[in-house]
Amino acid sequence: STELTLAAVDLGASSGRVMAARVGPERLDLHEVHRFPNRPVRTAGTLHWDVLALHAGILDGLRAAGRDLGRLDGVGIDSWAVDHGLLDADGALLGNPVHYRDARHETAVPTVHAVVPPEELYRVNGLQHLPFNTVFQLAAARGTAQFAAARTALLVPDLLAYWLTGAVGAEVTNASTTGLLDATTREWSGELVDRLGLDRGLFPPLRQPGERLGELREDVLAETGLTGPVPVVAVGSHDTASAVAGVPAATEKFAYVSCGTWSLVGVELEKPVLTEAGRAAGFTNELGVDGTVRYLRNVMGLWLLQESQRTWAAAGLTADLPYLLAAAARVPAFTTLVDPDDARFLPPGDMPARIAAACTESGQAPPRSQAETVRCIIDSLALAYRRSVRRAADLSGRDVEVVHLVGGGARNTLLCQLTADACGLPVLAGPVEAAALGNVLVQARGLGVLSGGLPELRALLRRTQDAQLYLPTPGSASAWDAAEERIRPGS
Ligand code: ADP
Ligand code: LRH
Repeated sequence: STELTLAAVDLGASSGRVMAARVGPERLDLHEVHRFPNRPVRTAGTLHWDVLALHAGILDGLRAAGRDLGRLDGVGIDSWAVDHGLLDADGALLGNPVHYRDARHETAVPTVHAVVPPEELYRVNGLQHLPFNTVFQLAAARGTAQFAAARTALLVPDLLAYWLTGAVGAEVTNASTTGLLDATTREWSGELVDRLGLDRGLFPPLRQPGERLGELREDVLAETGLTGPVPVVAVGSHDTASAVAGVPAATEKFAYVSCGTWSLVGVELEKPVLTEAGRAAGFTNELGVDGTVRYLRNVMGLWLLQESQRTWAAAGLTADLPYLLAAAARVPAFTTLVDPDDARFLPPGDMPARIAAACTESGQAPPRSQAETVRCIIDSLALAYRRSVRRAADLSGRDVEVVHLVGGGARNTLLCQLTADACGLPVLAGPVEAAALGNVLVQARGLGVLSGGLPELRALLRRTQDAQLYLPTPGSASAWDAAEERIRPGS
């Protein structure tokens, strides 16, 4: 047949969703069949992911997809990066995966850097230093009884695919976020693994996006009411890799902002850039679909807004997003600015209070209302996007003529317009579900109904998905130049 019915499981830090798609050479229809909250749980002082709830959400979603569409020809899974579960010798999960926002990971940073200094680590793995990169998480776990019993480490989408199929492997785009993959050879760095005193056997063989990794197990078919065989296809299992594949770019000269809980801001390259200047500027070389490199920076993202909303709701204040954004749009621009990447914003907590403290410390009067706090967040994010887009272009030599903003943030019209103004470039906003679209495109090609490379897949996106154009407001440039002078990140 020339069309397939596919399910994309896309797990973000704030919610998980199962999307169903009909895909063929001239068709790409995607709709949501199930969405469920992804709520971290703190037990005995450690922040965890509720991975069984995620598995249950996936089963509910597959059941709903089967009911809606009658059958499934393929399933692909992507999720946030770096976090993992440990399996014992029987293949049983040892404890719940620890959340990347848990404070324990960073305690191991000095331990790792004492063995492999940061400059050297970057020359091998090309990763932006984030205190929760898997390499630090594993170092923090070493010495525990749980770690001693571990025989296999599986990143979250690989763990969930294992539960669906029984097949063990490490999809390469997400493996590139561990810090243990060699950015040049694109293989596990056995040398790094040895030097850090880890067991090479923990890391399963790599698999590439598009490979068929297994089939839904009999018990999964029974629970979901699906008729087998249903292949599970490896996709860009790092959600950001799928989202970048899902950018409807018409040229190479684009930057992207994958805008959800995090904002991942950068360009797509053929080869990594492993320079010291790039390391100092916080740029990462993560792997993308089809051997591409995602040269990007993690900007703290809409997390700042999500946590502010959570804080306000707990205090009985309004947390309604359309209301807050409309109020923020009426606040004068640049009333206050913060560096969104300030490490104080990483852990869960009272974000409005932290923003106020950051303003006070930098000599600014803190926001006086919810609207001013939201405006501070949006202005500060747009400024961080500008800085990251320009730095990515400078450091990589890639020309940028347009910024594609995808993910839930594409619904935020204020943020989209301010991003166009800040960058001085046209912004094309959407699709909101770029990650799920990238996921199904790679599945469809792997299963043989689409062909070509990323340009052909993106052409199908342009023919079938809407994007909203935002042009820079004439005369806005000098105000952003001045704003940039006010905030010095990285202090
Ligand atoms: P993740 O995949 O990290 O869970 P999403 O891509 O789903 O994140 O994006 C979630 C974010 O999208 C929310 O935190 C919110 O700020 C933004 N968003 C969602 N819907 C809207 C909306 N209607 N208006 C403005 N912003 C929205
Ligand atoms: C976005 C994301 C990002 C990672 C972070 C942990 O969901 O995958 O690319 O850095 O989560």
